[in-house]
Formats: sequence, structure tokens, C-alpha cells
Amino acid sequence: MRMSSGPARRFVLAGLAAVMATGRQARAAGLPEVAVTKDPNCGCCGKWVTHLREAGFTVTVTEGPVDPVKARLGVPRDLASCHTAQVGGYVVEGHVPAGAIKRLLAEQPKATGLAVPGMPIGSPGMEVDGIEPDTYDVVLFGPETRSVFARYRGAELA
Ligand SMILES: [Cu+2]
Repeated sequence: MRMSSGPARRFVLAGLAAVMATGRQARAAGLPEVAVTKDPNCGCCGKWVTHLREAGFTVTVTEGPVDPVKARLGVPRDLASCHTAQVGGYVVEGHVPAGAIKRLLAEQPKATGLAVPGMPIGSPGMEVDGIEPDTYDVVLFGPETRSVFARYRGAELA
């Protein structure tokens, strides 16, 4: 017991240091926090949160009904997906790749936010083993405007 406590403790401390370093990197990169609202039973939503964290974002998750949040934040019905997020004054609807969010934050276009309508197969959090990823648009939307911000195939730019 005594002999193993030393190395075990070092391992835990190394883990803590790694977590703290990751936090510092996220702040150094100037990434604002992402606030996600999702249904507690939504598995793909949780996988998308993991995708964002792996990309360096700090993410807070609120579990509850998503439709009132979409309505309040101005997500058009036909652009709706499963989860809804807010980051840096923008709305992010659905399985938007982290790279597109970073570009949004860097470019600061005049818009409500980004949406990936529906749930395309292969988008971050929607990977399905053995099924070819879809090609899909990341839509930049405002109250009266829409444009294709990026086109992806799976997790990669198409
Ligand atoms: Cu989903």
C-alpha cells in the first residue's frame, strides 16, 4: 500500500496539471465559454459537447426543454436541430463543427449565429460506425438573412 501510494499520487497530480494546462490554453486562445441547452436524454448532444471540449472550448450544459430556448434566441424552425448553444453573443444550433465556431468568433459577422439543421450523419457527435458521412451546409443566419458559411463532409471541410 505504502509503496504504491507515491506513484499513484504523482499520477493524479500529473493529471491535474494536464487539466489546468488545457484550461490555460483555452483562455490563452481567447475562446469564450459555450453555454449549451440540451435534453437530458440526448446522446448525440452530449457527444457534440465532448467535441467542443476536445477543441479547447469551456462548455456549460443546461438540461431541459430546448424548444423555448430556440424560440427565445430566434432559431428559425426550419434550421432547428437537437441542442442549442450560445457563445460570444452568437447562437449555435445543432451539430456545428468547432472549427466553424472558431471562424465565426474570429470573423464576427453580423448575424444571429450558425446552424446545422437536422442531424447530418458524420457531423461532430453524429458519427455512425460503418456509415459514410453526409455532406452538409453550416448556415449563417439572421432574422432575415441566410447564407452558406461553410460546407463540411463529416468533420472535415468539404
Ligand atoms: Cu443531435
